[in-house]
Formats: sequence, C-alpha cells, structure tokens
Amino acid sequence: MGLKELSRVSGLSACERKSFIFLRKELPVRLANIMKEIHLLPDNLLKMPSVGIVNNLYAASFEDIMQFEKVEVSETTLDKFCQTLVKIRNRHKDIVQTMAHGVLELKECHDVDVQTENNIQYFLDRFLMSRISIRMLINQHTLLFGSELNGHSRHVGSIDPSCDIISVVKDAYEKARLLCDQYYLASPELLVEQHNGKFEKYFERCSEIRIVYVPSHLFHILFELFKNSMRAVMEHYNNSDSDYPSIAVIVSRGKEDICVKMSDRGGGIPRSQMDHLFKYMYSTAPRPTQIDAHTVPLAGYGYGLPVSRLYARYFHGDLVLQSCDGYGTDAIVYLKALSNEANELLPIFNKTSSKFYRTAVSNTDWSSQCGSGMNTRQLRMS
Ligand code: W6P
Repeated sequence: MGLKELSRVSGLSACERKSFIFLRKELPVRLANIMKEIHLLPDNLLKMPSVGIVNNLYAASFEDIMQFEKVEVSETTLDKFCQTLVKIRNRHKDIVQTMAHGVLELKECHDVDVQTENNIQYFLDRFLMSRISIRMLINQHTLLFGSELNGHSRHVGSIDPSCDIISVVKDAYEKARLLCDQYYLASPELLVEQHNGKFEKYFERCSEIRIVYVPSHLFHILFELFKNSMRAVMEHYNNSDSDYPSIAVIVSRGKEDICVKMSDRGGGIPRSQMDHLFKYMYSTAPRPTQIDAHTVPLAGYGYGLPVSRLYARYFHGDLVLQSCDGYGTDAIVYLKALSNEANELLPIFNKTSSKFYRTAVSNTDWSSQCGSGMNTRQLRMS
C-alpha cells in the first residue's frame, strides 16, 4: 500500500469496517509469510531458544487474528478487534531484542560461516521490514478507530500529510544532544540549511520542505544518525577541546527526491569498515564492559543503522553513508518527494526467496595477487 492509501483506506472517509475487513485478511498473510521464512533459517539458529520464542509469538498472534476470520461485523467485533491489535502490538514489543539475542546465542555456540552470515543478514532485513509494515498497519487502525483518537492534529493515524522535515531534524538533534551532553558533558552544534528547489525564490514563507510522511519513522532514522555523528565527533576530539566541529545538515527538495544530508567531522571511517555498519552479525558483538553502570554509550552495538535504513526503504527511500577516512562522514537519507511513489516495500515469500537460503556464496572471480590466482589459471590452461 502507498502512503496515500494508508491514510485513505483506513482514513477519514473510509470506515472502520473496511479497515477491519482488509486487516483480518492482510495481517495473517504477513504473519504467515514471515513464519514460513523463519523455518528456512540455518538449523543452528532455528534451534536457539530465542528463535523458538519468536516463532511461538507469531503463531499466537496468527491465531488471535484468525478468530475474526468469519465473524459478522458488529460494533462489538470491531471493538474486540482493536483490543486484539493492541494485544498483538504489545506481545511483539521486544521481539527485535529477542531475535538479536538468538543471533548472539548462535555466535557463542557455533562458528558462523559466510554463508550462514549472509542468510541471517537476508532474513533479518526481511523479518524486520515485515515487522515495520505490520506495526504500521496496526498503528493506523488503532490510532484511527481505537480510543487513542486525537481529533485536533492534522495527522491521519501516524501519517502527517504535511510533515515538516526540518522540524523533525531539529527535534531529533535536541533529543540526541541530551544523551550526548549526559555522556560527554558537551555536544557539537547543529547547522541546518535547506534548498527547496524552484519554490525557494518565489514564496519565502511557504518554502518549508513538507511531505506526506510518518514523522516517527523519520525521527527514528535521524536520531540514530545524530547519535552516531555526535559520538564520532566527541571521540575524535576526546581531549579537552571545547570547540567541537558542528554537525551540518542540508535538506533539499528535487523533482524526485527529498535528501537529508548529515555531515560530521568525526574523523571518518575506513572504507573497509563501511559495509560492516549495516551488518547485524557485526553489530551483535557483545558490548564492551561499561565503566559506569549509569551512563549508556551514545550509539553503536545495536541494530540502529540497519533498521534505520529499513525505515527509509519502507517507503522507497534509502540511507547511504560515505566517509573520508581521517576527516568525517556524510549520511544521506533519501525520501520520495511525491507521495504516490511512496508505496510500501514488502518482502514476499516465494521460490526466489527460499532459493536464497539454499544458494551457496559463490567464489570470487577477481584476484588481487598473481600468486595463487595465476597458478590456478595456468593449471586450468595446461
Ligand atoms: C561516523 C560513523 C557514522 C555512522 C553513521 C552516521 C554517522 C557516522 N559518523 O564517524
């Protein structure tokens, strides 16, 4: 579904009944798809207790929704349905941690080969994306038709039809800054600039960059990026410098994309480390022991970055990082400028997806040395 439909189908003009009819079919499909996929996980991981727990929670939620399969639609049914959705949302609240724990358990008991690591990466991207989509549907229904109703705001459920990007940037910065100040007793300043394409010249007062979007998703992404940038800056200048280089954010609107570029001067990351930032297996390394139990590190060792990228991709955006080692890092969040292009990106379970888990990682056909590479070629040619 698209952002437009998500706000319309279960929106003001449509009714609770329509949304109910849609969800009682759609939710079991999405739950079942991901349960099928859980069973394709490497055997070692499937055997981990945490994965069993996750599977049981999905099964329970599937059954809860199936209770509504053939019931007649009445006021009572609709009320019960809302309550069931809230129950399901709570039940799955900590599932990301549980899954991450399962991956840690696996790492502790077994050597994880490249093939297994690839499978887990592929699975978690799809599992977590499916979870984002299911929560989006549940939130829309319960916000619009449940008791959480807020009639005053312009929001349609969790969607803001006129989401002001710069306000979300400033909000995420302030929240990250609180954590940064707590941990490092200082924080970098924020510089924001906007480039609103052709609109800028004509209407100074209407030139805010606004789009149809889910502000909580954008907040999640930017908060994560700010935490990473702030940590990099603070650690890079870990002497008693009081002048930390600011974090610079540029928000731009083109015909197709909205871009939010966040640049820090935190010393950058080597190119060889770049891909690891989005790897679940890499980020589930046990935390280094904390010196002070009351302060938490600002960022890192979580699923923060890969999940943020999924939030961006969910409505056909993206998140990319680029770094100059020794200088600093740029993170760019891409969003679709037009809401009719912002449709849900969903994992589907089919032959291609199941094949992925069985296909071995192929050997590379590039070589960096003439040693062994040449030898095999010579051997084959002779
Ligand atoms: C860094 C590492 C990083 C990750 C994500 C976003 C910003 C930054 N800056 O040094």
